[in-house]
Amino acid sequence: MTTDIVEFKKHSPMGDTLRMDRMAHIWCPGCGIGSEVNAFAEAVKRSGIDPDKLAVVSGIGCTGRVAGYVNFDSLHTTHGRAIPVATGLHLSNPALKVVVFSGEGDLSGIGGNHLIHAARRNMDMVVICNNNFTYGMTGGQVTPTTPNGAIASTTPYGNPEQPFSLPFLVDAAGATYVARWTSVHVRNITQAIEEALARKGFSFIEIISPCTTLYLRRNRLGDGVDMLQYFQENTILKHGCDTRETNIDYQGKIVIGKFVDRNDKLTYLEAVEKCNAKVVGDDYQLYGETPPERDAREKAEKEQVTLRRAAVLMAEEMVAPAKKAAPAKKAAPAKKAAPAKKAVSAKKPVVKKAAPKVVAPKAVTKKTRK
Ligand SMILES: Cc1ncc(C[n+]2csc(CCOP(=O)(O)OP(=O)(O)O)c2C)c(N)n1
Ligand code: SF4
Ligand SMILES: [Mg+2]
Repeated sequence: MTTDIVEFKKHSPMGDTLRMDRMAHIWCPGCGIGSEVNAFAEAVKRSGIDPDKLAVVSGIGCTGRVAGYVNFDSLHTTHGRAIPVATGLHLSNPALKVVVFSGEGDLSGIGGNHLIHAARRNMDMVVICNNNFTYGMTGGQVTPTTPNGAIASTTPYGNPEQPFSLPFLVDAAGATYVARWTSVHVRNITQAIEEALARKGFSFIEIISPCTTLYLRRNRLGDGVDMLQYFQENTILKHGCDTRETNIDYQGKIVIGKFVDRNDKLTYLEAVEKCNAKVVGDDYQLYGETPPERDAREKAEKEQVTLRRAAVLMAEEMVAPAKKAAPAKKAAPAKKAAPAKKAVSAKKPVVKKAAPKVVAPKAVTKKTRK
């Protein structure tokens, strides 16, 4: 068994993007962070970005552990300080693509000030925020996004506060790309991260994924499977939606989609360059390059990324027919393996029995919109 695991880790298809030597990870069964990390790894692969030019920064928390599992240069920083560290990385080496991957408590609670100013400055970075409605790692306290009325360890009679809508917050602060998905929307997350990696400026992707262990259990909302089912039935796709309409009520509908994608604003470094070039004139150099030199280098880098991306997509297409053929071959053993499948489905009624918890008496009352 141990040898099997060692062999699996050695030959895992995720070995290029995830640190298989660090597996098994710490996340609970049913927690959405694992799917999000997988989607992120897939997006990086498909984006064509040179992994050596990518840096991942996390704060502290369950989501903050992401930095330790990715096979890229990464920094696990202090609580609430992922964005300033990422800003420093970006400013010291603008050729790096900097991604912040952290929890909503980290980014909008203790780190909230950094979040709004990075958005205001249109700082060139991608921020992926796992919003699990709680401080997961420290035992399930209320956070700035816990829905009103929800129970947390610090709000045993229900949260009396009104939460932030993070898309609205960062949009109002000046972010130029804002999207929200849930952990069931893995393909959309991958696509959103790919888009964000390909653009300049401050990109913010919120992923709703309530903490199964502390938020769902404490609010009697079932388990991870119930959560996915809830997302399928209660999300409303609204691309371009006014972010003022993206509030999340307790057990209410969740608006998802790409809300903001604009390129009418200079990034922080472009603004600095423009301002200084006006004073210094044509000789002005930022990071040892004149603006035309910088443009030429960026154009060449973009071409390389496009080529690498095309190669990845072509390789995927070549694998696809083989994969399509595979199920035909596997069809026979699958039938033989039917008892095993039954064993799994035999568990389903247990899960379904838990489903009514989603509409537990407290949950359904006036706050549940149908
Ligand atoms: C300065 C500081 N304050 C508080 C903590 C304790 N702490 C560690 S993780 C955490 C909560 C993290 O919550 P969130 O960012 O939402 O991440 P999650 O665990 O939910 O993924 C807190 C309060 C800390 N490590 N450092
Ligand atoms: S405590 Fe919550 S957020 Fe943390 S790993 Fe477990 S389910 Fe995920
Ligand atoms: Mg959290």
